[in-house]
Amino acid sequence: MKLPVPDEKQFTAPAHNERVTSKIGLALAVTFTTCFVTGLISHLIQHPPSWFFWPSRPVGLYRVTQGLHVISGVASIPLLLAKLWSVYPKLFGRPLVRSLPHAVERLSILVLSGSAFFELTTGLLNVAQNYPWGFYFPQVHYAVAWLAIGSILVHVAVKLPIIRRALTRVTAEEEPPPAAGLSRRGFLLTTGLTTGVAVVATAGATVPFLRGVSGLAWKTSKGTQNLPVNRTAAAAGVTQSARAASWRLAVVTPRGTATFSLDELRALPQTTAELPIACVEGWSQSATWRGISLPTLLKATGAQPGTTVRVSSLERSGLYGSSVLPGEHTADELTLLALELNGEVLDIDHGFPCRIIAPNRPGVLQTKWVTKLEAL
Ligand SMILES: Nc1nc2c(c(=O)[nH]1)N[C@H]1C(S)=C(S)[C@@H](COP(=O)(O)O)O[C@H]1N2
Ligand SMILES: [Mo]
Repeated sequence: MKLPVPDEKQFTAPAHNERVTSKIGLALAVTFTTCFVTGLISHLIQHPPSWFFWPSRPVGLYRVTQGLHVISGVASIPLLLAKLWSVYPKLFGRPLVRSLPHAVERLSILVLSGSAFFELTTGLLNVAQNYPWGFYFPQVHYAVAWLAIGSILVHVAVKLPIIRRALTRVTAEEEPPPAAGLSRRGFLLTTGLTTGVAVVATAGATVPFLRGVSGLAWKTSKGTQNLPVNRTAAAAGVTQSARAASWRLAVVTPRGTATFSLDELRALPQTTAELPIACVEGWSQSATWRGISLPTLLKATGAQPGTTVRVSSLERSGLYGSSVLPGEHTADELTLLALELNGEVLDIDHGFPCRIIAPNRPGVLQTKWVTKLEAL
């Protein structure tokens, strides 16, 4: 038996139209570019090449760029689906390959759809599940992002004449004969609404006044001391070592190693700062922190504010047991070795006895249960 293969011309829904495709494509170009640029920034902060510079102010800048990363990624999902819907009859266009450029173009669309789909689903799962892939996720997500943005550029370049034609043409002459199903305007409106709902459902994780209506913003409602907890002390295996009477902070400088008990740290001059935790997953929340500023601590041990400092946690097993504070941050009075959170002694899940909280940094670098600082 031979199954009939449909022909491209048999798909008559009004949304299969280059004007619809181009409009959604334009929106997708904006959300995807925003997502790519903000993702690149986040990657560079976490893996800084020597030429890269990220300031310590404004304190909430990363909160904004990473919030945008997640929001624009979420917005891209319904837009991508709508765009694929509007063009899928082309899959049935015949002949399959008309020319070499046509073959290259079809191949680039395959790479584009695959990589875009991969980025959006892995990103969404990461937002929802909190690092199910360990190291694997950020690296692959980063690599495939280049594939996606590259194939988008090729795609836009190839389609530019069509995009221009579709977006500049006056509509009157080509109003279609009434066909069954959603009108073009109806399709665009539905796409816009779905995108809006998806954005509102996630944005509450980082935009305070949307918190109440955001289904996906559950993270911000859990945790002690009015702040979400990313990884608990129990999960990190530090419940005993963090509470041990023998706990000391070691500060290693070219002059030697200075050690501090918790009481000795409390006796140093304290600084209070209002700073957000801005997780790479997109949630963020501000809190009031109190502790010793890095410049104060470095001067107390004979080191220079502005030197690079490696931070080590009591946590040995996890991926986030250490971080590096660049000079820009160790010279900033708002970079704290925090002992208190929202007016109380730091809860063990937030890093007791002490943790790093620095302005304008990804949450993943705000190391908890600190035991050693090394001037590099
Ligand atoms: N030692 C250690 N520090 C850590 C982490 C961790 O897993 N281990 N998680 C980081 C991440 S991803 C975030 S978002 C913040 C969250 O801090 P909180 O749990 O106090 O809100 O802690 C950071 N510090
Ligand atoms: Mo995080």
